[in-house]
Amino acid sequence: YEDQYLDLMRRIWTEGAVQQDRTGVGTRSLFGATMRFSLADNAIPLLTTKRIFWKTAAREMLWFLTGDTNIRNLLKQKVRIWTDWPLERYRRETGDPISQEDFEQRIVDDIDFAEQWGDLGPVYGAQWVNWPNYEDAGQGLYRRTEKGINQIELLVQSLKSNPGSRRHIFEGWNVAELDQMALPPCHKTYQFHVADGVLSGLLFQRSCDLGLGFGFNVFAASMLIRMLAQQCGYEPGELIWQGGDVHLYLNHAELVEEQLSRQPAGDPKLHLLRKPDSIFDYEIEDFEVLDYHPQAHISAPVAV
Ligand code: THF
Repeated sequence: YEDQYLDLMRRIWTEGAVQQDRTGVGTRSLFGATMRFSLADNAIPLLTTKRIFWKTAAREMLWFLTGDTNIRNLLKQKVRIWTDWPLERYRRETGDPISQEDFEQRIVDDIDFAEQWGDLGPVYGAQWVNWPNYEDAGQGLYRRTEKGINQIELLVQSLKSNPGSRRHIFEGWNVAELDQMALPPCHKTYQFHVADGVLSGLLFQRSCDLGLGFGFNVFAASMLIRMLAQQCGYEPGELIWQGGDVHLYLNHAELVEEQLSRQPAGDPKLHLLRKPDSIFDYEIEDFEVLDYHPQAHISAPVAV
């Protein structure tokens, strides 16, 4: 399964168009790509040509499902992959050249500071479980209802009660709120499909950092399919991954050259150790990865 990934990486690195991107780093990119990964028999698309810290990706997915958008609860679990965006805003707006470590420590220690500087705006989780809903307040006015729409809860209900539906979708791209988000969603549309008791999922990602983010994104999406299948009583089928702008950052040359020189090996498995009462009750201890013997981690800078 990993050859699909390495082939795309090679193709982008050799044929991709050079783009000046939003971050100023520059990329090689290609528009439109599909990969398919089987999730049958506990198979999980975890890259073996470099170590992926899958627990970090799992903690991030569980954090999305809580609806939280503040990095504080990630940092409490030592998940640092979202720090750069709030940190950059803090430095820009205050002029304080604080180190990443000190900033993270302050977010954890000082709840008021975290509320002011640690929030990413209405990203992922906020839309997934609390999409804004409005009620008629009379005189042509509308006000937000106390609770928004929980797309994940509705998804579980529709998967159970109407498996043949072609509308098993949840969406992060809330057009009206994009400007309040630290970053508009990359993995933006999830669709699910049930056939013969087998649940598959399709993820559309508008923008994909193939060197860094991809390994996290496909693991997390696969884990979510497994959780949904378990909750709804289906067998897991496939993850179909679709990318819009798929790119390699130009400062990831060492990573790309090194990873393309390696051979994939092994078939990692993801085990769910417990069936929680609902899709919202999973904990990190409920997940176990076996047969994962990756080659060494390759570090690379993240473009902010
Ligand atoms: N922006 C960019 N440029 N790339 C991304 O992958 C990305 N994301 C999220 C939002 N914006 C993005 C953030 N997710 C890492 C992993 C995922 C991220 C951000 C950073 C990262 O640095 N991974 C390292 C270290 C992992 C660790 O410390 O645990 C790695 O080697 O994998 C894509 O969703």
